[in-house]
Amino acid sequence: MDNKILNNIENELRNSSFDKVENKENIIRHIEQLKKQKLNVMFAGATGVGKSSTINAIFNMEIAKVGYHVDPETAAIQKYEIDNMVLWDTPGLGDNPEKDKKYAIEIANALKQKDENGELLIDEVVVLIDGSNRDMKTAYEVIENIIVPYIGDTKRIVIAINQCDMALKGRYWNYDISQPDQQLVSFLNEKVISVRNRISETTGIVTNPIYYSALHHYNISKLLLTMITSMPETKRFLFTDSLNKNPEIWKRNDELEDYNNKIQEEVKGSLSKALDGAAKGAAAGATVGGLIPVIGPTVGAVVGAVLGFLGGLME
Ligand SMILES: Nc1nc2c(ncn2[C@@H]2O[C@H](COP(=O)(O)OP(=O)(O)OP(=O)(O)O)[C@@H](O)[C@H]2O)c(=O)[nH]1
Ligand SMILES: [Mg+2]
Repeated sequence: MDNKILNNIENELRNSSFDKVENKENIIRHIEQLKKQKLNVMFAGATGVGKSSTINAIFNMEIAKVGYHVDPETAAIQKYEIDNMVLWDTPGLGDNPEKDKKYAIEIANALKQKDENGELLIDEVVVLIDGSNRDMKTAYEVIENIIVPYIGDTKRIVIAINQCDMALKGRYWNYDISQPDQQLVSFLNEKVISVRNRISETTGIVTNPIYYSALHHYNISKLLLTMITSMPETKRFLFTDSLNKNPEIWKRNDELEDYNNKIQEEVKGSLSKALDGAAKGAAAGATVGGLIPVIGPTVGAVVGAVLGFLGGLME
């Protein structure tokens, strides 16, 4: 199997007994269009909160380095392109008021950019908050003064509390198994509530903050699921090809939900919706309904195969 999700779907369609459907080639042409779509995600927060570490944990950065062309002298925001993903790694704020002003303008300008269809370019902003409490003020300033005023749709803000291992200065973090003890879990749950309350008091926006550790690879699947479900539905599957394929990253999460399984379900749902759009585009009046005998099992098999590294997914 090819490792790219849409190539897989295309191959399956080509090889299937799907010929009786006259629109096969036409649908495949529409899939080619889906391949060109981009998902733009920005990471913002205070200096040293872990933006770069988080990007490194979630995504396949070996590929990102290759296509990296931004001159750090002229642009403070670094952009990485990995398959369908465009990652915007913004400089940390809170170090120097002069630089903060310059960076804030750059971030605001990025948030105002439109794509060729006149839609806002940035699909999602992940705002990182320092779980070790060092600089909450900067994080709130970033949210209140830069992100909320300029982001088109506030549903696309993800609040991510990093360095959860350091929330109590390293106490109650179990270094042997890289997970928090119950005392730390209770503390972090209260922190989630206080962060949510603060943001809703000052901006009126209801968020659903989560905590994780980019360094110890804890709750990375939970973070990814939160990011995916804050994206437009038909674009959610576009994450798939760019993910870090090291199973170690995705192993340790709290057990409130089966995040890895839910990621797989989200990708299936999103891909089915996108293919439904492709079928409609291919033939007036056609829907994926007519294709379900072929597409349904194909989507399931392909998603299971390309996301196998998440572990424990295959039924
Ligand atoms: N203990 C702990 N340290 C972390 C975690 N995430 C990142 N760090 C450390 O924090 C430091 C800063 O991390 P970066 O990823 O460079 O942070 P950044 O937000 O990109 O920093 P700037 O780009 O300088 O604003 C590094 O030493 C990381 O190893 C975490 O979850 N736990
Ligand atoms: Mg950085």
